[in-house]
Amino acid sequence: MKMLRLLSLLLPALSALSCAQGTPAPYGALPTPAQVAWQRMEMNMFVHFGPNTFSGKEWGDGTEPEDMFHPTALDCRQWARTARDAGFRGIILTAKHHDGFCLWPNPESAHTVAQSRWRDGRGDVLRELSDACREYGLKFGVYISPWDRNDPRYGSPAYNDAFVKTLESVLDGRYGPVYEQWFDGACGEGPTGRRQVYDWPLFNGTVARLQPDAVIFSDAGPGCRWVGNERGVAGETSWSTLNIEGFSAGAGAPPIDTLTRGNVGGAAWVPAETDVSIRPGWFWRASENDRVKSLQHLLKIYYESVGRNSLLLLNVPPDTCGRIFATDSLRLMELRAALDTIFAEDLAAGARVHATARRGRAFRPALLLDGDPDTYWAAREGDPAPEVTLSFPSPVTFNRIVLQEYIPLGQRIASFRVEAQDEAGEWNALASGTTVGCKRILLTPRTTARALRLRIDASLATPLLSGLSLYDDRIYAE
Ligand code: FUL
Repeated sequence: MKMLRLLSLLLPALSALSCAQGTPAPYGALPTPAQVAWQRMEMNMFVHFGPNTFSGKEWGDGTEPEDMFHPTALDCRQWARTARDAGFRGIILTAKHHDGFCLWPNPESAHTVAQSRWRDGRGDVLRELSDACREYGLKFGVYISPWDRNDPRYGSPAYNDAFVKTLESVLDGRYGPVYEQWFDGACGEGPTGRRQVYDWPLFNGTVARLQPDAVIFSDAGPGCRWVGNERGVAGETSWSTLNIEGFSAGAGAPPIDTLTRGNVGGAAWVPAETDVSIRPGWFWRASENDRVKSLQHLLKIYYESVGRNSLLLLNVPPDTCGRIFATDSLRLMELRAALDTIFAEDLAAGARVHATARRGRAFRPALLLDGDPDTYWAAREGDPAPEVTLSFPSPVTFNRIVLQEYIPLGQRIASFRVEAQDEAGEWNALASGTTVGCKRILLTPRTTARALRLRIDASLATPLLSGLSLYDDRIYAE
């Protein structure tokens, strides 16, 4: 009798250990394949360029003569080469900023490069940049401001239709695929003193119709969201899910702290994009040539954006020649070299991996270490506190822990802890956090460990992790 009771207790546990469970079901809001590809780009370059580059203003008022735009040696290939060498995967250009000036010959506007003397009115920055992006293997994106301080139709329904034609003249394929459409929510007065009531469904629908794979940025998505500040800081808690129903870009946006953190279990997949400039301003000006952010500052931004489940969009504004200024480009090369050094060697490689309960070979814990974001360790369904332990053949010394969730099936982890076993065999708490998402980088004190244990204390659904790696950063000093 006793034996039978023991068996009945043990059997479910034994079968839980040995039986394979199937592929985990998706949970909650899911990214589209384009959003997954977008987030895996990690770092892209923002380029603010236009009449403001020449006037020294941050916001032109729309009265600037077209001839104000006169780059003396425009070289979009230099931008693309710099971006590629810095490790960016794409470039987003301010095709039209709030002053209304179009960097391409927009037939819908009388305030464009075609009305300027630059290249005898035959220049087209979008053409040159999209070609250069293709040449250097980068994706091409555009910022097109709905706020227009030049267009006399601004402030009337006719403007919305004109804006759609403007979008069409960029997105209809003449410049190739556009990976991201950046919509600024700003809605100030136009030349007649009126404000526009933007038709967001019409604008978003136009982008979706012409470039179905473009991720649409705005304060409220739908493709990705503003992170809520321009300092380069994503939330320590950073959900890619957001409730956007009833919200719109600009004044109708969700509250700032919601933009920063997202909504746990939010209804739509709208990950945070962290936009920040390498200089104090968005546009180049000579007076800021000695205020380019330091390497340490850029590393901090990297850890607090890419390392917090966000994409980093770093603005690097070209100068009046039409080239990226030497200080900025050297700083980018320092950043690349630093990141390459920091992340050169994954110290977790070669560890033995053990999880509390297995789910079957296809989801075995060793997949955490294979460097492939599309294979993952899945905990067992119903395991209340899944745990994975890495045992190292010999002690390793590290101060960065990189965790990656398998996001195509939804963002899940809500609370976790990491402990390290020291050389004397003692387990010590090392780090803890809330969300993980596509990539979470934990900065810890430099630690030497025989083993490392990750415990997932709370998760919206069975956790799925595609990566766990360790690095020793000897460059960034917190
Ligand atoms: C803001 C704009 O008003 C700034 O000029 C800049 O373009 C920034 C990226 O977005 O809303």
